[in-house]
Amino acid sequence: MRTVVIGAGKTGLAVARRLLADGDEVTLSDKRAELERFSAPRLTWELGGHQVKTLLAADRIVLSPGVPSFPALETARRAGVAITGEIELATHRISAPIVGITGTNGKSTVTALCGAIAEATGRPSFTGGNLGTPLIDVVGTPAASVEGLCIVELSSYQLETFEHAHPRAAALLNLTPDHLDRYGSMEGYGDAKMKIARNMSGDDVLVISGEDAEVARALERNPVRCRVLRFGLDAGDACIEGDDYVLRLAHEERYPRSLSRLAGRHNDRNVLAALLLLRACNIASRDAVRLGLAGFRALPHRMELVAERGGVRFYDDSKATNVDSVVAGVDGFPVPFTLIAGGRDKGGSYAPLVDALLRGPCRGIVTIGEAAPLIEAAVGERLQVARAATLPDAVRTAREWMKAGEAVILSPACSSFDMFRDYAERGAVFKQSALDQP
Ligand code: UMA
Ligand code: ADP
Repeated sequence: MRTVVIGAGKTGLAVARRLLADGDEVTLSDKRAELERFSAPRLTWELGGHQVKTLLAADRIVLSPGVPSFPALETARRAGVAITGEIELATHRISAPIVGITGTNGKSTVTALCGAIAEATGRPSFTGGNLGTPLIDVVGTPAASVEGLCIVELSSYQLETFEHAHPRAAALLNLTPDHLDRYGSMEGYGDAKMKIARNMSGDDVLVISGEDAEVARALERNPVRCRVLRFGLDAGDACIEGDDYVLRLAHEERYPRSLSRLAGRHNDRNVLAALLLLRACNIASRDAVRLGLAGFRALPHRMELVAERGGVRFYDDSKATNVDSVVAGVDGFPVPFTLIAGGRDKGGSYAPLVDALLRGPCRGIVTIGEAAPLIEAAVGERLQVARAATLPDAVRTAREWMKAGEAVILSPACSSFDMFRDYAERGAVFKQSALDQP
């Protein structure tokens, strides 16, 4: 079999290694002219672009998720060359049940939490996908065997090439505008996400938000043949009652909310989704759920508690790079807080952010970066506002405003590229500045 792998990033390299081990002839094709190469029998490199004649000579093309369509690819498609993706290839080689997680926000958190619970089951397990490790790397390991368990974060890009892949349980957490440059519309984006359930049937479980109108519309356009279970803070097959997470399955199950160390109501939703995913098909026992949940800590830069100084808690939510993710994090925040926001503007409206702050116990906002004037204009006179020249200055000001029992949250609603290399560096600077406070 002659396979052309497009894109020699994490995915392409992992796919090439797997297919070479299987005895395929592989061409690794990348638009970059320069990159680190390895050599192997039956491996050819094509750098500096993807040639139409290379694609037409292939039996199969494996597309990396970050590669949007291009004319030569469409020519090959029309000529009948099969086009597939890494997840599709991987799932044909995996016997373990696969739990797939998609949505606009919260994917990594739910995936990592399910991964922690999977570990607590004692079964060999794999946790990865869009989260970082390509799924195909699990092939040949115990986690891919019938005794194993694979927990996979799936981006809409990865779902585009789903054909026969068949998760046992899957979640569509939410749908808000993102990646519209690739899809052109919310319909196109939602339909790509719904591919997660295209082969699920019978007893398989699709977990969706019962609170998200866009998810409901996507499901209406793409009817499914499996069970659909809904989570929501107040109602659904998984919801919150008093101090418990409650699952309404064949028998009602309760898990104390105090088991979770995750802050923010959005994380309550993430926990509910994870519990439904793993309990509805009995993939994890109740004990494993309790153990995994209790041991799980927020992923770095997702509402992560990074410091406590003089009774003031500092939360790093640097990964919240759009308005929706900030709103989800601060809505219903349990104690008074100061928000630090700003960075490189993404062109949306800050009005929903200000509305969320006014609904809750927000004491003020410290702005940073290029978007500072835009955020200040949206806030007007309705909240205490200060502008800071640097993130450490912002932390100092926010600390001065807050007293013991209260919080400072970095949740920028913007990308970091005006002041930092990436969101991780921004989060690291925040953490250090918090630790430097008296
Ligand atoms: N390339 C081409 N031709 C093109 C475009 C790109 O050859 O037309 C090449 C680039 O030069 C580069 C390679 O393709 O060498 C990159 O491939 P890729 O963008 O598919 O990235 P990978 O390194 O394979 O990483 C991918 C995911 N990246 C994207 O989807 C953009 C990673 O998710 C994922 O962790 C990894 O596979 C393993 O599954 C990252 C991501 O940003 C975290 N995901 C998006 C998100 O979360 O919003 C979807
Ligand atoms: P993803 O992998 O989908 O980007 P993450 O778990 O990395 O999601 O979280 C990214 C950001 O999205 C977090 O910093 C948080 O602000 C926000 N977020 C997390 N979970 C949710 C949710 N269920 N709904 C809305 N926003 C969320």
